[in-house]
Amino acid sequence: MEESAAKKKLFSAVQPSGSVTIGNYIGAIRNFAKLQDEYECIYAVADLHAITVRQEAAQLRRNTLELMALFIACGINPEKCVLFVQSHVPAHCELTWVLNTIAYPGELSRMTQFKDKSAKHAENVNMGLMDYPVLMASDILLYQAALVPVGADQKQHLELTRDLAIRFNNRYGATFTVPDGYIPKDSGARVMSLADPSKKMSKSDENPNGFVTMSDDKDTVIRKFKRAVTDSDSVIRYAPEEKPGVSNLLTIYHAFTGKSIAEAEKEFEGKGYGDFKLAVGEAVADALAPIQAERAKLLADKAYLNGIMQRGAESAARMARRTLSKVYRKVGFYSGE
Ligand code: AQP
Repeated sequence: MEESAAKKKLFSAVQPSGSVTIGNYIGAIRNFAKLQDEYECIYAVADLHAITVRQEAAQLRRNTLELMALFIACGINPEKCVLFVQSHVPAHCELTWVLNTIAYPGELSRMTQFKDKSAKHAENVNMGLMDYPVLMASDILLYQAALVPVGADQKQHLELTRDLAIRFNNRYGATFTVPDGYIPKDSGARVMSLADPSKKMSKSDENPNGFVTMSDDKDTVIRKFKRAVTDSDSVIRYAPEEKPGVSNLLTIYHAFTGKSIAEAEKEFEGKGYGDFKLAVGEAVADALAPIQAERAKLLADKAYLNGIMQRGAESAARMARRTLSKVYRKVGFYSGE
């Protein structure tokens, strides 16, 4: 793929740490395709990040392939974008080592995700979990990305990426582009769990009723929405503080139908929660069906997906090497020249 000089670069990644949820889709993936004409886009399956929490090896491999297929099924064009698997490009780990030397344990241990995941996986609080944001900074900075489309939960990590870029640039001279986040402005930036609307929807939630995955069939989707936690009131109104469950369902309905929240409130005026939940479930299942069909078609052609990953890794490695060489030079690594 030709690199365009005019277009700004954009990077984002998703972990193959489970079945991708509609939260990952609404907060991040659906924006990936939208941005591919305007930016030079680089998208990764973040398997190095995924192992910060224990994964079953065969499942991780399967999730990686499925996520690559999902990216394409969601409209990402591999002819326009660089699509690759993070572990196929060693520069991510190499830059992480260098950035580790300017990152402080204090700032890493303060990250909300580290605290949450340490509490959730108390038996496996490992260095990788703490270093996760430095690896994420390396992912972004290697490609000199100007923009990073992510959900609101990644805002703190993005801020740290910016801090590390600025810190490095100040110490060693201009090296990295300082990136900006592209976080959905509406409530789609943080889709909440269907089982507990005070918690964000997560693919690794131990309660499968909390999330809807991009591969759930229609019956499962509808069953999960029917069970969604709401409130004892019966008014369908958007009020995240007062009515987090109903508001979350309205957000999801808006994301999958394109109808505004006000239109949705009007549509369900005077209707009961049962009808409302069924309508949301149907809208989601109908929107997922063509994506699932396309994904299945792609998964039947593993050679095609392997080819995309290989080409993607080659392009990514080329770009990453350019930045890494610059970093190595700046910090004083001897190269024989
Ligand atoms: N609930 C959410 N609402 C909106 N956006 C979300 N994202 C994640 N959850 C929501 C966004 O999805 C992208 C990919 O996320 P990730 O796989 O890199 O890691 P994550 O943020 O930790 O997502 P999960 O689903 O919660 O994974 P696990 O359970 O493995 O930790 C990111 O842009 C994220 O903001």
